Amino acid sequence: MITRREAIQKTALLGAAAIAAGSSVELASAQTATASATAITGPFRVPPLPYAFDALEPHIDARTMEIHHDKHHAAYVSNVNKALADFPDLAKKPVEQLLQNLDSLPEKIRTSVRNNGGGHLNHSLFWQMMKKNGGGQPKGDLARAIDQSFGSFGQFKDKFTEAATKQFGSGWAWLTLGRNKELLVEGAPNQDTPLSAGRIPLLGIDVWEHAYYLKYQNKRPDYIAAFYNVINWDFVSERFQKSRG
Ligand code: MN3
Repeated sequence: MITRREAIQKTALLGAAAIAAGSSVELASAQTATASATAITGPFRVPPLPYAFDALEPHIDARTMEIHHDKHHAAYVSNVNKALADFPDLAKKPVEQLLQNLDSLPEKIRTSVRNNGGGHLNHSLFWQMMKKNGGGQPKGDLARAIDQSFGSFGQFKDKFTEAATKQFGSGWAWLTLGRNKELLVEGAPNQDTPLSAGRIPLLGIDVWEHAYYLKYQNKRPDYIAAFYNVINWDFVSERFQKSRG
């Protein structure tokens, strides 16, 4: 289990790495993200973005990334920390563990952990699932598993696009690893994570309007099409390898 101090050190390290790797523009963005992240009290922290706000332009605009990370993600973290304030033993657990055992949580905080803890986990993954100059197709074992499960990368893409497009209202579409190590595409409402149903999220797209409205307005399909240009398949592949065991 990661202690609070280790988590802070890890966050600091990630921030330092992002700053070391970045230009002066990226440096300013990374510092802003870090400053925002450190303003929150409680067990959880907003991890710094692993790239500058404008790194995903023109596919996802800088202003959306800034508000999404610094305001929306920060709010989920602040709210889950508030919910856990009276439950110090639960506050020590990783958010994944809380979300995998929602039924065992006190009823008083169950919904808040589901929504806000879920929001924290989903967004922490989402930032890493994208990168500058991302896109293309997965390689190696994940590519083969996608072919086996869906027929081809194109057929996977159609299925994932459909799940993201048809998710009614706010939610996510996910590529997950099921209990029998099978690949699945699924939609999920709100901030529900597949982890709560025993499946491991490998790739996700946030289809809440806050993820795309500034640039794409009501054109969710255009945002979904653009998302394929920023996917960090190396990160997704690594999760697949680790999760498959
Ligand atoms: Mn979001």
